[in-house]
Amino acid sequence: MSRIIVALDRVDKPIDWYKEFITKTQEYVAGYKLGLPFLIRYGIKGFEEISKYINREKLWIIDFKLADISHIMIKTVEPFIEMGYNTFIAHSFIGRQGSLKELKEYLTEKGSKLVLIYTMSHPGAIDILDKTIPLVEEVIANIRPWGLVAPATRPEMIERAREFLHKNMIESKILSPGIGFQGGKPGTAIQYGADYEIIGRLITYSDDPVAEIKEINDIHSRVMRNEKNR
Ligand code: BMP
Repeated sequence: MSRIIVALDRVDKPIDWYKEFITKTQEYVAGYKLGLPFLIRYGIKGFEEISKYINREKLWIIDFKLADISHIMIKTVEPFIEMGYNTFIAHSFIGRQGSLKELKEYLTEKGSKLVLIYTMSHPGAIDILDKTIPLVEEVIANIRPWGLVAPATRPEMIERAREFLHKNMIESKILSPGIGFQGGKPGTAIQYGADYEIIGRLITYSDDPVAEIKEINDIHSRVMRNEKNR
């Protein structure tokens, strides 16, 4: 089982590049993440084109980092659910009532997954997001999302998220960005307790993405073996 989620953020290629990329890589990854750069460059038609490749066993993540009232968030995710995308990322700081509570209920009813931000990978996350963690944890304990985003650039935050989940008997997965171009080494997030590493440019700008993915899968297998032998 692969633990790689590829962030598809390239906007300098025609849509056919994406189709070829997904065809070549899909058997070696856990899923893909598409966000605002893709929307702005290829429009809803681009998402429709990519949706032809969707298979239910993989994570097909829409990452608009939603932060709004429930009505707007539900209207935003609806067309993507109809296309087959199955996982959606939202911020935690917007709170429950009138917002995440209804979004979670809606996604659950549709058989889709909610992923909430624990804290982020950029240095500025220290200024505000890290300081909100106790409050964010309250929201997470209540919403019980399918997954959390925690940064590979500051793996101690992954440990903190893992400990919090364990203590509260919450089964959320941890998805960790920040590998490669942002400084994290492949395998680090898994070692610190993440379930998946979200990796963009290290893979999408590689001359041989399949080889890069296979190499990272090998690193992940080694890390998992070492964890088991501890
Ligand atoms: P890259 O591996 O090229 O740095 O891309 C990272 C991806 O993860 C981007 O799609 C970005 O939006 C996302 N991401 C992040 O980098 N840090 C976060 O804290 C949360 C994210 O979703």
